[in-house]
Amino acid sequence: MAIATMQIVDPITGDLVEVSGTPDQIKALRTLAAHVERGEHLVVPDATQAALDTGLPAFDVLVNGLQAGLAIVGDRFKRQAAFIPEVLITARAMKTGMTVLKPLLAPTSQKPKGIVVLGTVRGDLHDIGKGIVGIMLEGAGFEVHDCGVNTSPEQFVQKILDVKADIMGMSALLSTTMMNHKVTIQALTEAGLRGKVKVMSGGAPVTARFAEDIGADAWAPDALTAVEAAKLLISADWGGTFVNGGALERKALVDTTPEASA
Ligand code: B1M
Repeated sequence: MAIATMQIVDPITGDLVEVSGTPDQIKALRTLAAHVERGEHLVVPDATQAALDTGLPAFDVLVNGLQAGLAIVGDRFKRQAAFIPEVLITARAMKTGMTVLKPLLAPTSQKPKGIVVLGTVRGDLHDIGKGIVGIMLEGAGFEVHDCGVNTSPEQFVQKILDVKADIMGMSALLSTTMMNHKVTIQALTEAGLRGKVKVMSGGAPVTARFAEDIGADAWAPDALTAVEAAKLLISADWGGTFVNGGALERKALVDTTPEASA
């Protein structure tokens, strides 16, 4: 079978990474990434479906199509060759594609493995990565309560009390807001909940070292390892030592091909 390749910008490292597939798959991914890059939100759902129709698993369409398009504009933003409006338009386009993928990434038949309260911390409005982490956790059987963006420590604590959460998951994309992970953990401790609720910290500027230093129980560099870290945190095997998601295997969710969920 003929194999084609394309290069994408890794959204986490910014490095160029090679992706391979059949010529049809690579063509569909290129088309999808280009629509996202141009912010063409009206055609992104159809282009997402077209990529799935080539037999690609939903997670590959997410990372190598939708995220790849966003990463191109993210890279321009970093070099000041694109500005906030372009980034917002691209983010909107990516989100319309996520609506097609979400049912495939989050099968509802599994029993909840645990309850997670998720949010982007106070002062921070980035929600794309946090949203993907939430979808992946749901796909793995967790019950996820997403507090949204700009979540105050008090909102985290209240939601944790309301839903009796097992895990608090915090996201931050700004080096100025990541310190609010620490402030939120302090609020959890002051509410007398720290012993009962495990804490996971993540987002592009957050490192394992930072997460461990502020007293989190786990850190994950991406959504797949976030799922593995969450599973470990609620398992009887977890002995209380810090979970470095970077050292965990990135396991794909069950089988997310369109045929599997039909
Ligand atoms: Co913003 N922005 N932004 N932005 N933005 C960044 C983050 C930036 C790196 C761009 C740059 O300069 N290179 C930079 C931050 C620099 C820094 O602090 N180190 C930046 C800046 C400066 C800003 C503003 C301050 C710009 C301004 O106003 N002058 C402003 C801040 C607004 C605010 O929050 N108060 C701002 C605004 C925006 C938009 C609103 C325009 C838009 C957000 C739209 C939205 O989210 N709805 C936006 C975007 C889109 C970006 C970039 C381009 C892309 C972020 C993204 O969605 N990545 C970003 C540049 C970049 O990253 N290349 C940038 C894709 C996403 C899938 O990855 O979020 O990392 P990520 O999530 C991953 C992992 O990190 C991990 O798993 C996810 C999936 O694999 N993960 C977790 C995330 N959360 C986790 C939680 C976990 C575990 C893992 O456990 C609970």
